[in-house]
Amino acid sequence: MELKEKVHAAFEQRFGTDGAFYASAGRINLIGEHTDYNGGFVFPGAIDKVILAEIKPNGTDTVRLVSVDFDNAYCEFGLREEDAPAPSWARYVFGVCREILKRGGHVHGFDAAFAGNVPNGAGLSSSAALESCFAFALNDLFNDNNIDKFELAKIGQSTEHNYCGVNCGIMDQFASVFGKKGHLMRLDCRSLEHEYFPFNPQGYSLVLVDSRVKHELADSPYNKRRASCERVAARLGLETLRDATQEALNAIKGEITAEDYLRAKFVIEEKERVLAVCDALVAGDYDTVGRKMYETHAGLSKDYEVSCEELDFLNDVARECGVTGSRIMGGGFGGCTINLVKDELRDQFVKTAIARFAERYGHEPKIYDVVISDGARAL
Ligand code: GAF
Repeated sequence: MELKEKVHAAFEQRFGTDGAFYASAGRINLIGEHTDYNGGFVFPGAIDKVILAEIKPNGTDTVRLVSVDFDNAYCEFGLREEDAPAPSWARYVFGVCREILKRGGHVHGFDAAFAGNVPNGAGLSSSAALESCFAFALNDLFNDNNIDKFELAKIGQSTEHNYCGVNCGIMDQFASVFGKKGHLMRLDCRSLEHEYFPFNPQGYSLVLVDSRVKHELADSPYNKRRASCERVAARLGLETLRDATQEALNAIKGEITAEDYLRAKFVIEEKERVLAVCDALVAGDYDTVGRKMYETHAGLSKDYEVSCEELDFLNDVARECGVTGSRIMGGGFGGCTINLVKDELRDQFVKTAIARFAERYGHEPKIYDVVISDGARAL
């Protein structure tokens, strides 16, 4: 069944009526990882995998929610801070409601069912898709679309910070809200200035190889990476690492931990790589784009330490297959590699990656071809 029909069947069964449909997208990021919360640049695009919701105001102050993908799990909650629901999937929606209210916007009770085809834990940001879908919908249903798109993205980001325990940057929610078919976006995460770049690499494809592993570490490694960067920025007298240089970092090397030094070194290098990749893309220089992707992988693996054995293995296989560029994508600790592959090598690469990974780890990775698509929208 199509996603929309599936959602509607659940909505009708639970609420016996029809609502309005909204969707928002997962994202890829060509380059610029862990730079967003450092005020740096990122280069994402929305993809053709979405979270889709059917929603209808219900005239009360209670939200009634069905998660179709969780066996039609049901949850209801009020809209006050103390009404936070227990299931984590419902907290994303609760957080979006609360963040709109905190900003002086309007939210009243509504009924909703939602489902998605953004793979969970693959680093494609299904959570940002969920937040953006509801932020966009509640703006339309209760706020006459008066909340601008920047604020919609920030509402999703604040939801992660305040209701989900992840101190993320703005990249995922921005890409999910602002995504445009056929275009990547170079986003300056400090000013939120952004530029759309047509993305249609002649003779190349983007292929995601999903390791289907997720190494959830108990002590919140993502937040720890961010804390390292903030410590170094503070030590340099800067608000973020955006303006840090390798020289300035070297000058304080003896005063910070070896670990913090490596984290900051990666961020300083990655900032420059994003700009270099944008220029290379405009010039049609895919070899440079690819080389930078490999450099990012090495930095994420050795200096930022957010890779894992399985992703390093996939990166090695890509290199052996002659793939132009390959790297871990997203926050890390599992999920996907993103690969820039010459069209004539694509099938052989996919076949080899599946076979070699399965032989080594006992399960096949999943392959997704990337289609750059629109972000949040009413259907
Ligand atoms: C996750 C976060 F949500 C983003 O903000 C970003 O930091 C990314 O990891 C790493 O680039 O997706």
